[in-house]
Amino acid sequence: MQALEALIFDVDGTLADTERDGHRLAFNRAFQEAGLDWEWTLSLYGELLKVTGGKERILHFMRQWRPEALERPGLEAFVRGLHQRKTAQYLALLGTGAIPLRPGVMRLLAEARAAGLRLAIATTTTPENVIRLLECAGSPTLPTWFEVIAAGDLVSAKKPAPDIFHYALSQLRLPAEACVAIEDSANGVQAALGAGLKALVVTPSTYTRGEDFSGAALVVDSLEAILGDGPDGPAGESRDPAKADEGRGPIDLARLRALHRRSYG
Ligand code: XBP
Ligand code: MG
Repeated sequence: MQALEALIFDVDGTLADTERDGHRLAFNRAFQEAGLDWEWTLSLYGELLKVTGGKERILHFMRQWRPEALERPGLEAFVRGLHQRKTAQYLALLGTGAIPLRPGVMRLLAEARAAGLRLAIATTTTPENVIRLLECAGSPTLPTWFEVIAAGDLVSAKKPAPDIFHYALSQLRLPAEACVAIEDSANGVQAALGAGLKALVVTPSTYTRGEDFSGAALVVDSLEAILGDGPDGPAGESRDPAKADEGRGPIDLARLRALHRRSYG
């Protein structure tokens, strides 16, 4: 059997819960700065998140809610410029330290690194957002822990297309069977499975709870997978008896290795 050699992390929702109080605010600040009366409310943003990628999301919003704005000359440059403003706003927001890493993320990264596993990122967000998040929410040297940062427009088809995972695997020069992927959304699950990443852990985030994660090997509240006290046992943990070998409690390397064996064994 192929040994486990690398972990591939999604970013938004997985490393940190960035959407509601990060990206969404940054989009709204950019709209304001550009003199637009657009406002992405909490619920509207939930709808818009079905479309991955900020530029793609802005265009989708315009098609649905502001079709008249599609007529403006230089539409592509307009969207690009608006998205650049949004990225600047998002980077500034990250700089305030407002967005922390999710529970267990730093612990697992440190354990994996100490054990000699390779680390990679596969995300639809803009590369500078990834670096800044790692620096500000983690540590100034955290970006260097990742051998591959596959992000944004490196591929033309974003999640749920598998392209960004294919790209990360090709940069790692590893087959999918050598990796565990960690995601938070149905779009991410589809993308990872599409690239053959069957050893897939899902930690749903604010906007993705309740989505369809069929095909994932394990779904847990967070990487800390704290035991719940409900009658059905651990809150949010998969109850599939076939997965009992995964054990309970924090997702550490031992559990990921067991999950990897079960997925490909
Ligand atoms: C999340 C996304 C991104 C962010 C916004 O992707 O869909 O588009 O919402 O980032 P993932 P940009 O969970 O794969 O990291 O505006 O930089 O696209
Ligand atoms: Mg995500």
